[in-house]
Amino acid sequence: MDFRSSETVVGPRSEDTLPSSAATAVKVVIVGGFGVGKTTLVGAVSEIRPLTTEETMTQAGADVDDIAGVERKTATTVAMDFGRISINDELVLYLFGTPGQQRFWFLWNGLFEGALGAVVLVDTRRLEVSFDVIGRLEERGVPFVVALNSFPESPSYPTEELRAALDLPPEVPIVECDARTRESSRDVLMALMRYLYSLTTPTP
Ligand SMILES: Nc1nc2c(ncn2[C@@H]2O[C@H](COP(=O)(O)OP(=O)(O)O)[C@@H](O)[C@H]2O)c(=O)[nH]1
Ligand SMILES: [Mg+2]
Repeated sequence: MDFRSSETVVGPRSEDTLPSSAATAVKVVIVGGFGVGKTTLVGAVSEIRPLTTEETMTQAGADVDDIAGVERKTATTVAMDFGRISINDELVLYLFGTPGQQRFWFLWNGLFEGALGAVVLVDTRRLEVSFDVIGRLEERGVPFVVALNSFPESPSYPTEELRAALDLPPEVPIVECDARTRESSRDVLMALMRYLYSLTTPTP
C-alpha cells in the first residue's frame, strides 16, 4: 500500500503538527505603524492558518487612524495577528503581530511578556509612525530588527540615512523586505534570530 498517496489517514494535517524534535519555542512580536504590513507578513510566513482579528474600518476611526498613503486599506487589525513558523526541526517561532496605533498600547504589556525579540516594520513613506514604536521597544529593552517593507511608491533612502532618521544604534540590523512573500518575510525573521544570537555571543 502506498501510504504517501493514502487519503484515509486521519488526524491533523501535517502542517499543523510540530515535529517531536521541536525543542525551542521563541516568541517574536511584529510591530509597526498602521498599515505597514504586519498582518501581511504574518500571513505570508505562517505555516498554520494565521489567526487574525481584522475588522472593516469604520467612520469611527476616520479621525484617529491616519490613512495617508494607505488609502486603499479597508481593514485594520483590532487586536492581533498570530502565526507560527518552524525555522528548522528544533526551532519554532511564534509570531504575534500587534497594532501600532496608540490606542492599542495597553495590549503591549501582555504581548511582550516572554518575547525574545521584535521586528519593526517600516514604510519609508511614513517614517514618523515608527518613532513611537521604536522608542517604546527601547524603553522595554526588547532587541529588534528594522524591516523596510517595499511599497511601490516608497522612496528608497541609503540605509545609513534611515538609521540616522530613526535614531538607531549602529548594531541594530536594517533589512529590506516584501511582506507579501514568504521567503522575504522569513529572511526578516532569520535576520532577527542572527541578531539575537549575536547578542548572546560575546564579541572576541
Ligand atoms: N506593495 C506592497 N503592499 C503591501 C506590502 N505589504 C503589505 N501590503 C499591503 O498594504 C496594506 C496594509 O497591510 P497590512 O498587512 O494590513 O498592514 P498592518 O496594518 O500593518 O497589519 C494591505 O493592503 C497589503 O496588501 C508590500 O510589501 N508591498
Ligand atoms: Mg494588521
